[in-house]
Amino acid sequence: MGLTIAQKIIKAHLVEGEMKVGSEIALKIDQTLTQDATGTMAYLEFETMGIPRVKTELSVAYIDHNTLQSGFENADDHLYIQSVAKKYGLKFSRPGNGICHQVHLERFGKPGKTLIGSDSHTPTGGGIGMLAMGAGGLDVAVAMGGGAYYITMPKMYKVNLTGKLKPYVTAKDVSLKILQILTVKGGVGAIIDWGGEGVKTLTVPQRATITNMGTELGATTSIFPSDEITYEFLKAQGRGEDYIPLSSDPDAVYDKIIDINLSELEPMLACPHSPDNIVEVSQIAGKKVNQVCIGSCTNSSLADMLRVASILKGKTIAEGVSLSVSPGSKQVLSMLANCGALTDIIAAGARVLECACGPCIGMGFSPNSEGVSLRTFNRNFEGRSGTKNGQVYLVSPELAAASALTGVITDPRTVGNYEEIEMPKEFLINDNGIILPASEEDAKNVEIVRGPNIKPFPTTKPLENSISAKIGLKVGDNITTDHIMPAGAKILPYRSNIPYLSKFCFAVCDEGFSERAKELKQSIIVGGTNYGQGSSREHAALVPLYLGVKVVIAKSFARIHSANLINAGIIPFEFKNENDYELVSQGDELVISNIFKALENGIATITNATTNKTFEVVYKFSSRQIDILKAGGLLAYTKGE
Ligand code: MIC
Ligand code: SF4
Repeated sequence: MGLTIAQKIIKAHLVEGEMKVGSEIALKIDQTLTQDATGTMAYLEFETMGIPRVKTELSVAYIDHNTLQSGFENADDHLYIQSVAKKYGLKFSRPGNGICHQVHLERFGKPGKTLIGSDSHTPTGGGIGMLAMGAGGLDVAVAMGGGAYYITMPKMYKVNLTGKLKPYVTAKDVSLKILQILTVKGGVGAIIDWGGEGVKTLTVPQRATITNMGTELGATTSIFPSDEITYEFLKAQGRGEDYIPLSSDPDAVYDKIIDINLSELEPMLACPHSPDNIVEVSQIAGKKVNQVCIGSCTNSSLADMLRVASILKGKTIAEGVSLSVSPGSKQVLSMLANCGALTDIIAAGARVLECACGPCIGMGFSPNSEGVSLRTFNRNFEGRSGTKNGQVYLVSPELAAASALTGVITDPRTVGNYEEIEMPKEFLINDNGIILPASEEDAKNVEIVRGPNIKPFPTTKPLENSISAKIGLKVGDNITTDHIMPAGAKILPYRSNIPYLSKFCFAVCDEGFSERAKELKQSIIVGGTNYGQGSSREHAALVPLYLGVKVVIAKSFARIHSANLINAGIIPFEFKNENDYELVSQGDELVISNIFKALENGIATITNATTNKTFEVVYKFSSRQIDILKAGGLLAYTKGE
């Protein structure tokens, strides 16, 4: 039986387990990346492991999220990460060098390698044929120390592409199409393998847009073949030697096959507040727009920016619109400047922001009250923009630029002649935004810089065999990590200060939760389907842990979040019968006895002491996960090993 690309890479990196769908496997990790908002915590965790030097082929620490320095906190964290990188053997991408996924694709990604990153959009690397996955910071720390990365062996889905995109229809529209087909939970437990003749019509940055947004499907990762187009990209980045060809075998077996004819796609938008709330532009054209934001790890490549510049050239943005443009990297920005396209963007009235995540994570540029904001980003969760009632639509750079000119949602095909944008034969290479680590000898003298913002971790205790606790919060379906632990300019600077962060836990859903949880001392959260979708932030587990949450019972979980809960020592359980969700209310007292046995059997009977009803919950824990939970989390488990 033939193998898919992902299965081939898994096979070559398998250190434990069997490649049987649903069973736990351990993978050797070649590369890691972190960004600053999750990195500080990941490096604090790495430090507690007492390993003198990272053991991966390459580890890079990026600064791209917390770049708004309205106080000492972010600047202190940057210095902390920079000093850790110097001492422990990591490359450090300084602020201004670009968004982690864009820079990694340009300068470091290699087909056939494994990469994990403490950011859920790490699958961007799948655009170049890497097996690239988002993970919690602690899992990244373990991988840096040479430990394996554990995942559940995924199913394989194939998207079979035919045809060719029409002018002004883009890779973003392909992402929105697959979200329309599969929804935000349709990729859970699967790897999406993009194949078919249509693949040959897509450049590496286009492929990377698609694998980037595969995260919004809940997929473990997404991957494209590594072919002559990959080679051309790597060669243009001066890295032709990193190329290896990779493709799925013709007789590879898939659990699902989806056909998309690129020629039939139309420009699309994801409406508030979910990336799978899709409409075609014709259904919504003419709606007034207040703000347009172009950039993010999804759509900030040179080609995206050149296309935007060509639409804006010689024109002026509409009076009622505020337009931001954040190029993805220093390479993109420099090349835009050199060819004059940057001048076209500035001349049209754009506010050019630094090469960073910026508005995507609410770091500035929040929309006005109830403002309609068109964004080329990947997430439009409620409140994420920093304006609770902001109306965020996800769109392609072309649709964004066209709408910025008219002030209403506009079909980009109405802007006029389409100019082909050629991929450059050579990118501008200047890696001086990457600071190299100290030699092993010099590393001994490097002092770690620790500002006052860094507070100790919440402590964990070994698991007890029975839990009796009240339901502190009951929420519905598709709860995101942005609900559990919001981000944004006001909160993100405190990512290494769990007690401070805890004040904002679930504030989008229920402002009283944090105080209530503290009063309860220990509590249980109940959720619906796809609980914890979105970000990889382990803070969405560490903060509930700090607040005394012992168990989360949901209809189903998103992959990275359930791993983060286990790493934090919080038990994820799923309702055996989804309707039992109705049997529990906020405030009910639940009793779970014989937990150790329940973990081993993968099933527990819970008594609702308030209503005197019982119901069953399930979860397939591996023996490693059971030991982690019993120890009180992965750090305690690793120390006790
Ligand atoms: C996001 O896009 O939500 C983030 C911010 O990049 C997160 C990471 C974080 O919360 O720091 C992600 O996607 O994992
Ligand atoms: Fe940054 Fe936004 Fe990408 Fe997250 S999704 S890495 S915040 S640009």
